[in-house]
Amino acid sequence: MKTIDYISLFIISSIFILSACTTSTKENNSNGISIDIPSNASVDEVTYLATKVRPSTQQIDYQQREMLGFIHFGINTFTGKEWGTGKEDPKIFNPTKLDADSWVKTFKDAGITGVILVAKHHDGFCLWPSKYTEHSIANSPWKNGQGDIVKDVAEACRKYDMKLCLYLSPWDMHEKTYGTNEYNEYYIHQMEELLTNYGPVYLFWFDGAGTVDKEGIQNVPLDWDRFFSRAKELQPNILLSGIKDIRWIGNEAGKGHETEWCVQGINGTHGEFRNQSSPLLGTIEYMMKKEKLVWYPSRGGLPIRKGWFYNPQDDHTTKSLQYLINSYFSTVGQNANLLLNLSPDTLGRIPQKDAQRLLEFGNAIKEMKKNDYAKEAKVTPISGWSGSTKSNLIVDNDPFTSWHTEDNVCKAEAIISLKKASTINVIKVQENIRDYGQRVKSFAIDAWLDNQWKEIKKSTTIGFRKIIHLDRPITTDKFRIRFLDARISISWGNFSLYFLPEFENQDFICNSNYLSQSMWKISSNGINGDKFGSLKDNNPQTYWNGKLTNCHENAFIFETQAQEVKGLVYRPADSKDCGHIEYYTIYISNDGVKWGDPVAKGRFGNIQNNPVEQTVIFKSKNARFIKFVINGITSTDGRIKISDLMLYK
Ligand code: FUL
Repeated sequence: MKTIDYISLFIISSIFILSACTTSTKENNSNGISIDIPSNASVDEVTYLATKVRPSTQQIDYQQREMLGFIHFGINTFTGKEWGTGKEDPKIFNPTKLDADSWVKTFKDAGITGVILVAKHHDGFCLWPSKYTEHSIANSPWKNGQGDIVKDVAEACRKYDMKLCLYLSPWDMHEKTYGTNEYNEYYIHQMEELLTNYGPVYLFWFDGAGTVDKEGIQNVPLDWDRFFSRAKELQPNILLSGIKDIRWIGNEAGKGHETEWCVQGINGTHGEFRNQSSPLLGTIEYMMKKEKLVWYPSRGGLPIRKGWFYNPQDDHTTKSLQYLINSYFSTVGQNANLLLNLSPDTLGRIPQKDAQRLLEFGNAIKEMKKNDYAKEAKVTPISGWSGSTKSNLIVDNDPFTSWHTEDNVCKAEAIISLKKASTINVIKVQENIRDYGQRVKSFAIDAWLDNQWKEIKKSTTIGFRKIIHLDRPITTDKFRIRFLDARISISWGNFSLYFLPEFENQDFICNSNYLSQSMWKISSNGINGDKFGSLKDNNPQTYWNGKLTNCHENAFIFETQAQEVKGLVYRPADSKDCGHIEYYTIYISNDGVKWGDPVAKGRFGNIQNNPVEQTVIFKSKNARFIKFVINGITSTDGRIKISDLMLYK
């Protein structure tokens, strides 16, 4: 008996010591591992704990998918707005040729494995006949109010074996309880409808827009914890995108970050909507100030046109193949996911050019992946590694079979010898995040060229995936990888090599008809700032900086000799980190003194997150003066940065 006791005591304590001291044990927990940060934890302790965080099974599945499709379609499609008002009449919604099957199939054909449908955007209009509101397709002429787009998309997803994902905007401009506690009931009821009537939902999208103020502080009593737990009760495997399982990458231009940590620090039970583009995110320094370490990978959305919703004015803005490919490497290639959006038109059909572009892009990526030139390579350890260093653990395109180093060994090298010299321009490196979390802080890749090692790329984090697209192809039969620094130790899961042909770079050519600069002058009222040269020059690379002086009217005044002006073009600075014009009113006048009623008034919806060119159409015949009054901006300090202002003829 005694002997057995001693033996079991030895085994138990060995297991304890092993799991406390080594990071190379496999963790298997489908919910992932999150860790509370003890108060006063040191830098070393937080670093160590960060290596213990693991993704859930669903998060791994999501990261493996690389991309998801997005569909923005709703009342905004019929008004040409990015953000509605909640006051639209459901009667304007009548997409007579709607074909949800072809929406889903387009993504499928492009190699994308799931679709996020915006079931309700910020205007509150529901694409399914919700029992809880009148503001839905049930009150539209489409199919005499008998239609259900969520159902149609869910059926198409089943047919094409695609993951169904649903976006239910927490911000609801129509619902009168929005802004009160009562709204939580309303939101939960709608969520219940979506999560019980349409089969399995892979991901649920909680958007942050409208729920936070300019400082990023939540300004409405939304009960996030209740939303999250109810969603998981109804569908235990669901991924919650927003501030829970997946976070925003910080822009809507399909741009990722070279340093991208999946391990993040949060306070309380969830992350936050702001600061998602801070370079500090995921650093130990940043996490030291937080309460908990969680696995929290990012996603970068990208509308294939200028905005998320269809607008005939944007028909010329379909992104070039090169733009989409660059976004792929910038997001998917930098440890994030890419969410590509298609915008069906007022008939309910995806514009042909957009569908075509998506397919071209999808095919380019599919073709690229067909041939992994590292597949049968021999991988030789040079320094740092311990345990098994079989080649096939690295070149099997499976990141969950891996090499690793002992704790406190944060440098390691290996040589990858190909069977024969190959021409490549894409290199994929992966860590084994499932079993070791994310650790690598920097690494370099050398190629054997002209009888010597030449460094072809040095970079920072890897995480689930780093895909490097070289500026030009190289031909060689030998590569060397040098892991330069890591948190505690290194895991290396995969190395692949591909070739991607070059594509013609024809980024969208703006066919807008601008009035030549010599035909107009500009002045301002209540706005201080730079000289107007860079504001007038129709050059997106130059910026004008200014500040509103808070007087009773802040406005730009155009004086023109043109007989007719059809509109105004406002090109905001291409940055999320500066102020943009959000609310405006436009007046015209013959003498610059009497202005009369506005000829246009509105909001540049979503300008903070997607600062793209805005056009306001109005009628102005023989008016010499046009006044563009700024009624509200996105910054709190009155500063604005503008790329260009132009008149449209
Ligand atoms: C944002 C929204 O405000 C946009 O309209 C769009 O839906 C985008 C995907 O998310 O927060």
